Amino acid sequence: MIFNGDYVPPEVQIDWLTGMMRGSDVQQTAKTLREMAGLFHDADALRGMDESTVVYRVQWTEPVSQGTIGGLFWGSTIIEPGRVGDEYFMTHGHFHSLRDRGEYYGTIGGKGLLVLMDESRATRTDAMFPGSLHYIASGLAHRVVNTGDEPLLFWACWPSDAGHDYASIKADGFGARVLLRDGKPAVIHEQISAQL
Ligand code: M6P
Ligand code: ZN
Repeated sequence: MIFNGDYVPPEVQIDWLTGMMRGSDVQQTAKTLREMAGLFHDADALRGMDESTVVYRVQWTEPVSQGTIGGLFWGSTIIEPGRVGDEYFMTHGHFHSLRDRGEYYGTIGGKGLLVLMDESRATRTDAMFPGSLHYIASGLAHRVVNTGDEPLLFWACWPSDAGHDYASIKADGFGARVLLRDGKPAVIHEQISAQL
């Protein structure tokens, strides 16, 4: 029986174009430069900035509890335009704790790059622009970089049992950074140290 009366999903409204969500179940967070220290490569540039600067905001709804098998979460992310030194503002980025869980991102406004990395650190990027839809296959870490001069807004849908694994990103970052080079964004891949 599908409708057994035990479960009533919370009511949530979304504004597609602004990314705003309303409803008793909506959660939100704002990530500042202070919380992102260590993720940007130019520590000196970071020290010269206001650490209360908001880099990105996330709103989301969890209609079932985290870890529930078969459920879905839904949310928006807005990344401000800006840079730390030559490195564009970005999300933290994460693997899913359960590696075999995928995700969808869909872009509404702004422009940027979706950085994808597998467990071997092989990294590639996809262009994000209004209307771009991104199926993030299971096993890939994902980070979004705002390379434009206006906020970058995208919606996301991910499994309720995916979880966020930030530890390896904190320790090793991604295999590529998106930096300002010659007046435009460039994807700079890390040097692979020679194997002995
Ligand atoms: C998307 C989803 C969320 C994620 C958010 C910010 O909305 O993937 O699960 O939390 O982006 O990304 P991060 O957690 O890597 O900072
Ligand atoms: Zn994810």
